[in-house]
Amino acid sequence: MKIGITCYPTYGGSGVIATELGKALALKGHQIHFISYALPFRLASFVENVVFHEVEMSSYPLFEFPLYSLALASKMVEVAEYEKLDLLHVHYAIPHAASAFLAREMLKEKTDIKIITTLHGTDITLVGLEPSFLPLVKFSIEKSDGVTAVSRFLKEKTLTNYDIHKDILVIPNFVDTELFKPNPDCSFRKNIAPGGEKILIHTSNFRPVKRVTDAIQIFNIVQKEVPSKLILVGDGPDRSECERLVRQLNLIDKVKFLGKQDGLVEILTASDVFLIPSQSESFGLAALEAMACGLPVVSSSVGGLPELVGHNECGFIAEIGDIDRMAKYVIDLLINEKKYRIFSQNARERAVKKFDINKVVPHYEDYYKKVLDS
Ligand code: GMT
Repeated sequence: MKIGITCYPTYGGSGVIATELGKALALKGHQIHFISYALPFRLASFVENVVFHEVEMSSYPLFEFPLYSLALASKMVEVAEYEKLDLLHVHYAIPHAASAFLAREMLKEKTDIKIITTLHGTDITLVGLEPSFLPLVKFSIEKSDGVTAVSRFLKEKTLTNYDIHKDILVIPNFVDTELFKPNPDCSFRKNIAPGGEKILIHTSNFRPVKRVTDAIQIFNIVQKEVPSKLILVGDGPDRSECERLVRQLNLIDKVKFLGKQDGLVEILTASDVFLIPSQSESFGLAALEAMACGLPVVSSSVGGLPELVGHNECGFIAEIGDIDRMAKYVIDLLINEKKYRIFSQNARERAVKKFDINKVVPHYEDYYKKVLDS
């Protein structure tokens, strides 16, 4: 198949899933065309059957706001015509699904291109609900030829919040479990915890929805009971507040901010427990990557996290903001070696059995075929 993929190219789960999906499909012989304003960050090296098309933006004094959605639609038309695309698969509804709709309308006389929209999270649960976007999100979902959501939670939210009467297929996030796998000899561990301390880890884009300060508060309780360190990976608007909290709690020597990092596998495999206390999380790709590396997860009980984590099996879930309970769960795991080992194995097994890239990508392929045949 010849597939156009549009996503946000910067750091973020939807961009990771879109790019890894494109690469996996290209490996299977499909022709993949990424259409976006920048090269997706996971596409740094050459991949056979993958082409990148940059959406160029021109500025003009009359345009006070950049007209990206329109430039994207024009680029989609150009690529679809020139490369004879079968379908456009857009990730994150705003504005990609609307641009794809426009492109399909423009191409109507010439070709019957199909649109598949994958809903990822805040496009539905947060931004999409704003009055300035809601009608457009509803419209572009209804007009897509196929819609997928990354969890049952997100599917239900979409159907009820937007009053949509359309079939939405749930295809979960996935991970390459050959890449994300435990490594007991990881040298980075000694660097972070030279005294043999346990290591807690959180990775995110440091937006309010991630409640990174909760991760720090949880750690503050844990480190009083178990010698431990906290690694924070990522960057974003809440980072300064987090650094302030760490100073205020006198934890500077025990909390390490690593900023944005590419070598996530090495950092994860050096760690013991993954924290994800989010306010909202439609799936939780970061937690899945940690599970694949054998890390039990302690999370809030929101969104798609209960579908992923498996309470009391691969980790624990607690109410949003229940820092004490989450800390208790972490301590329980860290002081019970046998329990920890079982949870760690369960986490890895669940990632391999249910969310491995080779198991999930065929669901997208089958769905493409179904939509193209309809
Ligand atoms: O919705 C967002 O906040 C952005 C999006 C992204 O681009 O990172 O994240 C969402 O998509 C991921 C991939 O499907 C999911 O694993 C994340 O749970 C989801 N984030 C939220 O729901 C907050």
